[in-house]
Amino acid sequence: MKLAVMSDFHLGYAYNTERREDSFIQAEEALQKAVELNADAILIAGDIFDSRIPSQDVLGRAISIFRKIRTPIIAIHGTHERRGKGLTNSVQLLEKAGLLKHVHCDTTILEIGTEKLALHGISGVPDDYARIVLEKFNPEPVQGALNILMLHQSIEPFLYTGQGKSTLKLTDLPKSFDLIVSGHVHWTEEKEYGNGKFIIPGSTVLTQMRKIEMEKPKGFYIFENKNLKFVPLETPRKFIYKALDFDNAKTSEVSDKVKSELSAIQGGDKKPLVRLILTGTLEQGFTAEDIQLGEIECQFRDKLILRLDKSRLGSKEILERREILERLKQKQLSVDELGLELLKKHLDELGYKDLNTVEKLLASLAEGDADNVRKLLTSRQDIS
Ligand SMILES: [Mn+2]
Repeated sequence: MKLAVMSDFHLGYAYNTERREDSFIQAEEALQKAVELNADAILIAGDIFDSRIPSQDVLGRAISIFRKIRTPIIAIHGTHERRGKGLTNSVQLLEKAGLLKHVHCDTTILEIGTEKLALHGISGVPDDYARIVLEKFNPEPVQGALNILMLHQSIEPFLYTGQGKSTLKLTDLPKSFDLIVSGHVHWTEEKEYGNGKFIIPGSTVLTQMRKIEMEKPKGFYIFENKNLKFVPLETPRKFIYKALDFDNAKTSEVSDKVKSELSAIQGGDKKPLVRLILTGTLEQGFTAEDIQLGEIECQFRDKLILRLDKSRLGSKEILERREILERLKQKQLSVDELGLELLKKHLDELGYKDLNTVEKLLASLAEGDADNVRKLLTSRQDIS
C-alpha cells in the first residue's frame, strides 16, 4: 500500500494579491504528483481552505482541482475550516460533492487490494480541548490493518502556543499506530514514535514566512511499507529570510544596506519572496519611520515580493522604553506597581534616587494631593 500524505493547502490564500495563484498551483502539483507516483490513497491533514467561508471562486477552483484526481482522498478539516456544531464546513462540502471522505472523531476503513487501511481522524479543535477530545475518542488500532492517526493540532515541542496547560504534547499521543500525522504546523517534521512514525507534512504554500520555512522545502510524504519518503514541490517561489542588525546607524546607512541586500538576490522565473527583518538601533532622535522604505519597495517591485519588518528598529531610548513595558507586561504587575516602576525609571533619569520619595510621590499622585507632589519635587533632598 502506497499512501501520499499532505496538508495545509490554504486554497485562496492571499487571493487579493499577486500571490493569488500560488495556493492553487502548489496544491494541484502535490495532488497530481501523488497520482503520478501511483499512490493508492491521498491523506490530507486539514486546512484545505484558507478561510472559514471560502468565496465561490475559491470553492469552484478547488472543486476543479479535486475532480481531476481519481485516487481516493481522506481528509480532516483544520482550524481554518472549523465551524459551529450543525454547520457544514468546506471540507464536508467537498465530501457532499463526492470528492473526498471527511473524518472527525471517527475511523474509516479503506480496502486496497488485499490490504486494509484504518484511518483514525480527529479534525482541528481548539488547542485547549485537544487532549479531552483525544481521550474521549480514544482510537484503538484495528487488527490486520495499517493504522494511521491523523489530526490537526499544535503539538509540543513542534509548536507551543503558550496558552492553556492542556496543549497536546507528542508523548500524549498513542504509541501503537503505524503512523501519526498532524497538520497545522506549516513546516515538515519527521520522527520515530512508539511503534511507528510521527510526521508533520507542512503546508504546500508559504503563509507565515518563518525562518524555518527557508530551510525546509514545501512538499508531501509517500508512506509505503512503513517507510517515509519526502517529495518536494517544484512550483513554490524561492523564499529568502534575512535579519539585518544595526548599531547606532544613520538612516541612509540602513537604506543603503537594504538596497544592496535586495540587489544581490537572484530571481527565478517567479518573483522570490523576501522577508527582511531590521533590528538594532538608529542614531539618537531617529525612528524607523524616518527611513524612506517606500522608494526602495517601489524600486524592487518588479523583481521580488518583499515583506519588510522594521518594528524592532529604533533609537536606543525608544527601544529601552519598549523593553521596560514588555518586561512589566511579562511580570503582570498591578497598576500601582506598574506606575511605581515607570515613575521610578523616569525620576531616576531626573536624578531622584531614593525609593522612599518615589513611593511617597506615587501615593500623593494617586490621591490627587498636588501640594504634596509639588513639595516633594521642589525639596529634591535626595538628588544625587
Ligand atoms: Mn494551516
